[in-house]
Amino acid sequence: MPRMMFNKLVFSVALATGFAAAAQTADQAWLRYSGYDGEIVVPPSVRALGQSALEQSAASELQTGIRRFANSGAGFTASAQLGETVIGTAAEVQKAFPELRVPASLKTDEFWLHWTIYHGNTLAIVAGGDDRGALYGAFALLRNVTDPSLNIRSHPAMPIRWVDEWDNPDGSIERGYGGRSIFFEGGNVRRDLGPVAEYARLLASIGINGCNVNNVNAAPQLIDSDHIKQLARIADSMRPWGVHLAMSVAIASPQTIGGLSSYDPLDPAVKAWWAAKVSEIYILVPDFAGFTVKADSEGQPGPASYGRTPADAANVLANALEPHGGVVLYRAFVYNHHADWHDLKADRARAAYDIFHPLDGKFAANVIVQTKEGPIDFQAREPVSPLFAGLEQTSQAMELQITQEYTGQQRHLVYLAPMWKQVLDFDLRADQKATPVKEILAGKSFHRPLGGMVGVAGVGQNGWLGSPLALANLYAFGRLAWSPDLTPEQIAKEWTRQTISTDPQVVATVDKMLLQSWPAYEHYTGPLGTQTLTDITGSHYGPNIESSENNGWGQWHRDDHMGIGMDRTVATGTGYTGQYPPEVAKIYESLKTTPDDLLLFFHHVPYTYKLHDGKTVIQYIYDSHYRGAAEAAELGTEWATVKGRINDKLYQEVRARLEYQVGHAIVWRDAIVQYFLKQSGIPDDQGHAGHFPGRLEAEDARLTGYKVIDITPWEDASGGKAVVCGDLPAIAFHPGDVSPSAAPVPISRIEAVPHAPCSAEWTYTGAAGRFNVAVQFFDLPGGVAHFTLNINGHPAADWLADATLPSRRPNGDNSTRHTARDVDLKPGDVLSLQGDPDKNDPAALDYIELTPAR
Ligand code: GCV
Repeated sequence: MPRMMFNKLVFSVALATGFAAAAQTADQAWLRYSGYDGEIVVPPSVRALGQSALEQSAASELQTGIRRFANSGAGFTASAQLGETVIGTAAEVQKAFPELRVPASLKTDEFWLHWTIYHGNTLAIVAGGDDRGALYGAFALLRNVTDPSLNIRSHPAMPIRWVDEWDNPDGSIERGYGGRSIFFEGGNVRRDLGPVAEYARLLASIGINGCNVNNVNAAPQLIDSDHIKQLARIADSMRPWGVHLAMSVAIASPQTIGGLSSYDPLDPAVKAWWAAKVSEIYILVPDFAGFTVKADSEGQPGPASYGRTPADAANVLANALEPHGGVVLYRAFVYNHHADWHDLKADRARAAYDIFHPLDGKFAANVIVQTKEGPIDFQAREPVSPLFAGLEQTSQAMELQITQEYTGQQRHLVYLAPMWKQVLDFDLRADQKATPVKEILAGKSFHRPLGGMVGVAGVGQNGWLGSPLALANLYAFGRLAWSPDLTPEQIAKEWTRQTISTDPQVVATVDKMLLQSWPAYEHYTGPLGTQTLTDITGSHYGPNIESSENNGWGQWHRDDHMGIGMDRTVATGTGYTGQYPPEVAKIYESLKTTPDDLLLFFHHVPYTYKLHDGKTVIQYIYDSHYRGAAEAAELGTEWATVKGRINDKLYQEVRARLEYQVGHAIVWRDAIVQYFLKQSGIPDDQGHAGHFPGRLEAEDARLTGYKVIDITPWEDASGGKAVVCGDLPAIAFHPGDVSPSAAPVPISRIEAVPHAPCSAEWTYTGAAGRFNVAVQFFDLPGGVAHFTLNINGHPAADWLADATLPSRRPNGDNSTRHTARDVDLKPGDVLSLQGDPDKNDPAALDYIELTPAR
């Protein structure tokens, strides 16, 4: 098939594949060591005082980093050239330099960076409370190579700083958007663990000390004797960087792989089985960090099968791990996913507190209850989980999602640090005292020995997270776990300078974009605390408002013709607000004091309800989605200003991604706005909703071969309809039938339907002028359709529908656009769009839209 290639092809391939690189290294993230501004004060002569692997890693990292800075043109100060950089534990440094006053009280993982003249020689000292502290210090020094007054002492705010990977033994990654697993393939640990060592290096640079490598929906066989040996290789690869292996385990393992008749945690045989299994692990992995447990959740077996509690289950594992120094991260993500939608008192948000609060004080000392930041599931905005204030005698960790499951799946730029920061700073007012979440996690508020943060990362072989700018989230997670007092602005700046450029204009632009991105996403997906109005039973990506309702998953927002929102008050609703300490409960209980951005999470209100500024809820919904889409467009405009100032490959890749995002934000905007216009029947006083100047619908065109279909959900297409060339592929399930965790049907199982090209034709009737012609089409997987836009029979643009987008059916997951710019049109001109289907991609088309070219 002849295919004309416009530059779009390059970009859409980039969108599908991300960074292509020969060997996967940490340098492809932020450890590039090429940006500097000023002279380097760190002496290039580097010496480790001790022999430990961590100190050797620290020394080699410093040597590599300093050499790279020098190779990229950085100069050294005269004293740096003559001096020495010395790395060691505080004790080693003190012994080597007896007259130096090294702080004696450095704790585990803490470091001290100090620049001094010692006996006439320049010394840059990196001293650690232990060798891992020294390693962290080396990375900190590399972030500060031009700081002439170096004197930094820093320790992590919390002991548990882990990433969780939801990798499956077959190499797939649940909710991963960065390619295949770096850990597993074909049921086993991968032979090449080079990327794992590089990942550990990346993690060490931001102070992460644990990595749980397998899905919390745990494959039991991963702890059989054969796999433990394999997993020991992963631990070996990460150890030189101070990152300890952790694993998710299935509570039913004693039965499924142990051959026992039960997995009842109180059964002595089950206890003995876990104790033996843990001992077996520690023989091969002596620094094993511990287990993460998902039980009685989304179909995972758990202690409830035997009438036992999460504490019963957690303690059995904890007792087995305790002699070896391991911990249990028991997830509070336990809820009934068959809740009764008709029951106005039912509320998934209540579940974690209802189940875990009564167990406070019953967990063993090495159990940490791991709670997602909000009570539902990583939505674009949720209130802070009340459970953080409800466990005063239990160590706690907060689980955040670095992988952007509900926040644009790395195709959308969404910098999450501002969201996380709001959560960390949120003062729950437990016992009428200041108890910000960050202090609870640090163990300060309730005097707990353990605690921390766990980030679900989902890194893969494709540029780690599949998208260059998404790496800012991984970076931010580590930095906040180390120091929750950092601001999102500071972190963005650090990351941009290391990753993209130190050019002040670039730094200012990229940081501005990062900081704008989460509010923009919230504005065009689900404002006022409605949660992300996405397809919650399927992809978790595009818009699908009703998918939240009428089912047991409990992500309800309860919209009808009159109003919207979940009444979670004590007075008239589910009583969820009563789970917060009284001062916070009082704020959320009242409509007047609930902040607008969480209004619909806590209250059911009529569409005409007035927000604090007097605007009605329905008008806010319309305005917010238009505003969000415009903000997405601004991201693209801002990025254009860094062209020529940064690496061009990076520039082009991000440009293509942002162009996609701008189009998908319009899909979101139109879906939500047309849905609520119909649902409420209330017109938009700004005149946007329901009015699309310049839009020509495919279903209104003169069609050859194309046939009109209804799109499901209807709001995902303009006017609810689209045209397809040939038949839609048969699919093996209805999206509403699958659980959020279900794997998609493999494309190979879907039958292809060949068809000749089709066309849609419109006659232009407006005034003569120059236009941009946006073609809104559905890019389905399992085929690469080809589109050609002709004006009066002459090709004006052509492109391939070759991006990788979710869903087998045309809907908001895969609705996307191609814009042909600067097209001259006069009355009577014929615009024709030819769609050439390919296998399972029927070249489906929604509309074209003409906007005057500037
Ligand atoms: C690993 C959500 C996700 C699931 C995930 C689950 C969890 O439901 O969609 O993929 O399962 O959360 O956190 O356990």
